[in-house]
Amino acid sequence: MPAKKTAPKNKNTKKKKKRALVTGVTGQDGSYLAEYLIDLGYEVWGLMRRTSLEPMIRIEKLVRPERRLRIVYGNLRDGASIRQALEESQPDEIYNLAAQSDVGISFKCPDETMDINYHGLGRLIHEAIKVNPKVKIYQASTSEMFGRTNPPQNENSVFAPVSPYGEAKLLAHEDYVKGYREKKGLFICSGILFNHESPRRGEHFVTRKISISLAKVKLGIQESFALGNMDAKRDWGFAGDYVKAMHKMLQQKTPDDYVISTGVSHTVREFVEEAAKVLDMPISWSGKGFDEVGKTKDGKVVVRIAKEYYRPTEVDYLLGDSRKAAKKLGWKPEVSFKQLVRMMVTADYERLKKMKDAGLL
Ligand code: NAP
Ligand code: G4F
Repeated sequence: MPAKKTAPKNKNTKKKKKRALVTGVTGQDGSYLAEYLIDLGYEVWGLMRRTSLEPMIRIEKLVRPERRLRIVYGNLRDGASIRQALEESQPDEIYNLAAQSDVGISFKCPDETMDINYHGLGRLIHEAIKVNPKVKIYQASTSEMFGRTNPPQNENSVFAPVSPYGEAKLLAHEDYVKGYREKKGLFICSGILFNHESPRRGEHFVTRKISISLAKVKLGIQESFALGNMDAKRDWGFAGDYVKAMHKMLQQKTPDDYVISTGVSHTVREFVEEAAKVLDMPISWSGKGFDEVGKTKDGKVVVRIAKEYYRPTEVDYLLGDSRKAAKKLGWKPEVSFKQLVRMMVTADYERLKKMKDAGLL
């Protein structure tokens, strides 16, 4: 076979790095995505809102500093700040991950949730297309938009949100993602992501709360902890896998929406059981309703139920069908439920043990 001819390389023409702006870079997904894009050769800009904490303190724990993340300040509640951030970063791709992302808190702060999660996307788009009309945008949509729709949920399922968080995300999806794609021809995609977790997960989300609390119980730092609805079912995947799907969506010829999930669902109770097994501290249940408790083999109560952690309305059962993403993006999850639980529990146990050994706890 004749040797393949390759075009001569011109040493003087250096390919321009693609620029990405990641909003929500201090969050779980933002940190994994920024690392992933930097490894792919992108120039990555992270949008951060101003707080009294030094920026490097908020970023260093998440993104290895040698990976050269560039920081711009901006708040999704403030159009002028977004404009300045966009003018400075000049992105080819924008990943909008910033949000008030706590469903429980959204019942307490519905206006703030709507302002960030819905109007925030509007502000971002309006400023972005002034700076680069051809910009590609990823919007962090959510399985919470399905609400009580029967599982398995996919791109054709009915949206029926039951929380202010879900409602705000659905409005953003319908008005700005679908609406602007159809009416203005914008390249904008919704990733309808099911729950995804990691050792970087916010400490108030149930998986991380469980991994931290059980590690503390095992180390003798805490006696017990309380949870809300343990019958809720979630399709939990690993955040590190899910950010790869976000990038893939923006590399397609045409913009579209994709469900990203594992296709396996577990109850909160099962998460507790699996996490306790990792710590070699199996848990058995007794009692019903608010009187249910989880005990260790020696009869010590370590899990209780507290009304305060129940929500006014609940999404009972999420189970995703991401066959479209598998077919069109070639995406599939790599970390299983058991591997995810082990990863989270081990990370928290080791971190807390070090602190305890150093006399800090
Ligand atoms: P997260 O850890 O809670 O991160 C949220 C980020 O948004 C933080 O960096 C936060 O910054 C930033 N933020 C909040 N309000 C802001 C504002 N007004 N202006 C600018 N930045 C603001 O969330 P995550 O788990 O990484 O999720 C990322 C995105 O995916 C969110 O939009 C979430 O709703 C969506 N999502 C998540 C999941 C999941 O299971 N993780 C599933 C589906 C969809 P501070 O550090 O300043 O607070
Ligand atoms: O960990 P959660 O707070 O996650 P939730 O509500 O499913 O929301 C997460 O996933 C969404 C995707 O579906 C994202 F869009 C959203 O941003 C966020 O990342 O709660 C999971 C389940 C719920 O049913 C909740 O009622 O756990 C139940 N739960 C029981 N006890 C608890 C607790 N949740 C929390 N946070 N704390 C508890 O003590």
